[in-house]
Amino acid sequence: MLNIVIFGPPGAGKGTQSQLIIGRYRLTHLSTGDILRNEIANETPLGTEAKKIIEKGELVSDDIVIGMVKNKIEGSIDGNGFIFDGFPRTTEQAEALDKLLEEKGTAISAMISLDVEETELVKRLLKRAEDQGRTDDNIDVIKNRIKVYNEVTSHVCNYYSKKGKYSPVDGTGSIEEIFDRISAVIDGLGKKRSCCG
Ligand code: B4P
Repeated sequence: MLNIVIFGPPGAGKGTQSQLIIGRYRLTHLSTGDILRNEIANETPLGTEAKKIIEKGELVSDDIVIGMVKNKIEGSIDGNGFIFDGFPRTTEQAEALDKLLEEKGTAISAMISLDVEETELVKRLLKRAEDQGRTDDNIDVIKNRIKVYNEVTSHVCNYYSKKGKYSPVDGTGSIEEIFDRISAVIDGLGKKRSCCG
């Protein structure tokens, strides 16, 4: 199985690039942001709880998010693999993901981290606010999301770096240029796998 974590700060393009990765590599898309927004749209108890947290730009609790991911993995374990988009966002989530995959006899192949500067992130998210009207895309909440990323989520890089799975990619330029860089990383994994057996 090919299991990719697509990582980066809010607005780095995780969701955008995930769509292209799924198309080329036929992976199952697992976006915790999408699952949470779906719960909110359906006005479930989990959605009602998550809405308050997301609108402040904070992280939903590890227990809730890990439970959601577990359900999705159980339901889709027969495919080519997964693209984990927006998950893990804490070291605890990263540890839980490794455990869940190990139980299924598989593992993370690579963590691809999109590097984008803060001014560009803010610009992209304010543009998305105009286009899509997401309630967490306003300047105060964006600033807090970036702060939470820097203080908590960015440490997840160290977790994968220690395991030799961290692949930083320049997340600026056109969507196609960035996708070419990501594809080069993923195709490189395939070569490593086939030449090592
Ligand atoms: P997410 O849905 O993961 O949202 P995101 O980080 O804002 O977006 P992403 O990086 O995918 O950006 P996109 O491609 O859309 O999370 C939302 C919230 O849910 C979190 O703040 C948190 O509260 C909660 N949550 C989710 N997962 C969680 C977890 N694991 N634990 C706890 N809480 C969790 O790109 C952004 C914009 O840029 C788009 O409009 C796009 O068109 C544009 N864009 C993309 N690439 C571009 C490029 N190359 N050039 C110019 N614009 C570009």
